[in-house]
Amino acid sequence: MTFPEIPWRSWNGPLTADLARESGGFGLGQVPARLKPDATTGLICGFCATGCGLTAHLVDGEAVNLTPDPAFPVNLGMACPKGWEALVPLDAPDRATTPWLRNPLTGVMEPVPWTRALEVFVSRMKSVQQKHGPHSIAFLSTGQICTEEMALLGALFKFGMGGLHCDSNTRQCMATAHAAYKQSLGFDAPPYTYADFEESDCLVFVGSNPAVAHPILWQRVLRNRRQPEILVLDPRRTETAMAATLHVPLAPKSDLVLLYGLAAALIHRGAVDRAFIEAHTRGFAEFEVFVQEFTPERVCAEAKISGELFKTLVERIATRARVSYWWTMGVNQGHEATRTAQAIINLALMTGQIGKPGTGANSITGQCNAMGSRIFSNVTNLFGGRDFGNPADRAEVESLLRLPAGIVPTENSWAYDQIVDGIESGAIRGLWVIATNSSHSWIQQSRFNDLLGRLEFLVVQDLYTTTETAQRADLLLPAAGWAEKEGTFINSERRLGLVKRIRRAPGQALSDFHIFRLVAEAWGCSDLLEAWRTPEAVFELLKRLSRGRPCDITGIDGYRAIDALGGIQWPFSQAMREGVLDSASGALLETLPETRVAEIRERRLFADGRFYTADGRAVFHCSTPQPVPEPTDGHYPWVLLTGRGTSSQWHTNTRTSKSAVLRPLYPENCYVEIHPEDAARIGLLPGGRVLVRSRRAELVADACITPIVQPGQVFIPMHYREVNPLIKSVVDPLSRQPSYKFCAVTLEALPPS
Ligand SMILES: Nc1nc2c(c(=O)[nH]1)N[C@H]1C(S)=C(S)[C@@H](COP(=O)(O)OP(=O)(O)OC[C@H]3O[C@@H](n4cnc5c(=O)[nH]c(N)nc54)[C@H](O)[C@@H]3O)O[C@H]1N2
Ligand SMILES: Nc1nc2c(c(=O)[nH]1)N[C@H]1C(S)=C(S)[C@@H](COP(=O)(O)OP(=O)(O)OC[C@H]3O[C@@H](n4cnc5c(=O)[nH]c(N)nc54)[C@H](O)[C@@H]3O)O[C@H]1N2
Ligand code: SF4
Ligand SMILES: [Mo]
Repeated sequence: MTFPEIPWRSWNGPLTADLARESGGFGLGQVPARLKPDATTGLICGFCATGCGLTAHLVDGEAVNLTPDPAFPVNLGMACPKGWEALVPLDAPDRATTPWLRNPLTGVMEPVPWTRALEVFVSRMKSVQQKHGPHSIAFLSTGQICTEEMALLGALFKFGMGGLHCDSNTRQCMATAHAAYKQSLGFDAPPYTYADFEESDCLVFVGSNPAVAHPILWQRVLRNRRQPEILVLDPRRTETAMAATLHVPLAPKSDLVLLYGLAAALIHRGAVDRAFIEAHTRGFAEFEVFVQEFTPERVCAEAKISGELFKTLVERIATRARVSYWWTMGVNQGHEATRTAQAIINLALMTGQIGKPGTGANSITGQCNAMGSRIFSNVTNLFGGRDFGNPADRAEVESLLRLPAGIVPTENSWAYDQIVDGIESGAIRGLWVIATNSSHSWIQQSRFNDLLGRLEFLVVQDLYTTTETAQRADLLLPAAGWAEKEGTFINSERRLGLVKRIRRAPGQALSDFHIFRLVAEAWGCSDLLEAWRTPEAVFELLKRLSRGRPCDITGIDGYRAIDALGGIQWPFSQAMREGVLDSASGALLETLPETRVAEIRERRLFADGRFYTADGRAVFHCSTPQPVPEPTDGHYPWVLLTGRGTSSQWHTNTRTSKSAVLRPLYPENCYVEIHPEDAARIGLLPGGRVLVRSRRAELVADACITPIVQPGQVFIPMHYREVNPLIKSVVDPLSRQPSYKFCAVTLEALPPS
């Protein structure tokens, strides 16, 4: 720990952490009378992309507690433990309350005023650029700050600071869905609305564990009154799989073969919608020929499932009227992830299961604002889902933002893994990490952390001084968190929701937006960003950038309309707004019939069968499945899977570990799920520990002996920092998303500690 202890002064004393404890964290009913709230206001939860609406209870304008909003169309009055506890991490004693600068002589972090921090930021970043060229600085950002903040950062870096290489942690999470949708449907456009969970006859979850990772969406599934089939394709028998009507425990990374086999079997049965294919798609004839080699025999051999199980799977999908496909990280994180996601999209297209209630090829998003980052961060896509490589797109953005001609970079940025390689090659010498904890979450962690040591300047912008990445920083900029600032998030079903400032940030912590503005001024490029003064002003710019695009939001009358409507899904164009919204309040007109209100509040895409490609047709994409880059062998005979452990842990646990309510809901120590047969094979006793070793690193974990995992496989949650050093650096070539869910390991039993 290189930060000296400084006493942390809580700005509002007993109203915060103490209150959460007094009230048991759950439920406003127990708030002591002296603290009875005097007002409420609604805002969106800042953890996952479900985007639940929460009601903040305020005393003198400051939030003292949260409850789920019963009127919000997403969560209908429900919230998971993280949402209930979302205020607590804001009061943690390790909040960064001042900028910190590393003393080069002693190596110790020292508090400095903002003026000094900005001076150092600018002089050192510029000196790196002078020595090594303008593109020798990079940033890694996030899907967890407001869209307006991401947009300002993307504009500041690429138009103001002369930078090029930047990416966000959505690369770890949603890059595959993005790449797959863009190629197949013409735009990164998850087509569904959450009502589809309730309106489907058959929900197929591929590599997705919503019971743990998206608990409120899982509640929406449980509200389905159509006696749905719930089919779960996951190597593990997860909570979701246990509740399913059919669990297909396919071999890890055999998805592509299985999904192609499924397509072949449906074609064989005649369970395809030829009229839809003919009218709305391209490339089916080639696809139909391509999948013929994926016979049931081959599928069952490679996926290691029985012929009977495969037959049942095909039968259920073929016979139910409304079929919806849902996928998450079991698909997105793999060595051939984009093609796997597209194999799911292909199934929906060939059966005409898209654009209608209860259907769709639906990627569930991870972080609260990954969707905002995908469309508006200006990182690897130009604003509004445009392309840096396209001269017309660049000219359009320059004109819409009134920027000097030629200022938009003509090249694409490197992806996250390429930036990391750039640090290794010496091409990248200065790095700014914003709202992501790369020193825990990135793949092949030891290499990554070694490489950070080669940087001339590492800036970290975070809530806390204690994160693994902050500990390595040369300069730490203290950020205000969710609920200490305002802006918008876009959730999984494309719904824009509002984040409000209902807490004062501690000490000198500033919103990311404010920090970017200060950097722009200190850098000397604030003139260029004159129009980007406030989050709501930036929102107006984003509207302008969205005009005529699939994500058109020109009909949204600012933040008040988002607030009044319980969030608004894109698209919501000016034309859609006419005759629907009250111009004074932004609320829906009272004269609208119920059905019209429902249509506006819950919308899915592609009802007309027109996709976002140039000819309006969706495209079938496929390619030959490839072997996993690191298969198991005699030395490393087990497959290591990773993912979410519990509903109470969020990623690298910088926030969720701060709650006394959440902590008892998950194991403190790193644990490994291991099948009873394997436990016996290595002589593991209950209560024992396991040494897990890969070719890159090893860890010791508490043993959790359970048939949730199959023999030959083990699972370790990503929330424990020990796990990522083990994982091999492999990315999908199309999306460059890391393959976190497959590496070969060996196990050794250790006695209880
Ligand atoms: N509590 C909590 N909720 C979260 C998060 C969190 O950290 N904590 N994070 C959020 C974020 S950012 C994300 S991206 C989502 C992730 O949400 P999910 O993707 O649902 O969660 P994971 O556990 O990462 O992975 C899902 C499943 O993929 C399976 N899997 C592994 N390999 C394969 C394979 O080869 N094929 C198939 N079919 N399945 C496989 C795993 O066994 C696992 O059960 O969760 C979000 N919600
Ligand atoms: N082995 C394995 N590794 C994985 C995964 C896996 O399944 N397996 N999943 C991957 C996925 S899907 C994801 S999304 C990533 C997540 O990986 P990360 O994004 O690195 O994880 P977080 O813990 O969410 O880190 C967010 C950081 O931002 C800080 N922060 C929070 N709010 C704010 C804010 O408003 N402003 C600023 N400046 N800082 C803020 C938090 O304190 C925290 O340090 O992990 C990936 N890593
Ligand atoms: S499900 Fe996601 S959005 Fe809803 S309360 Fe939980 S963490 Fe927040
Ligand atoms: Mo994620």
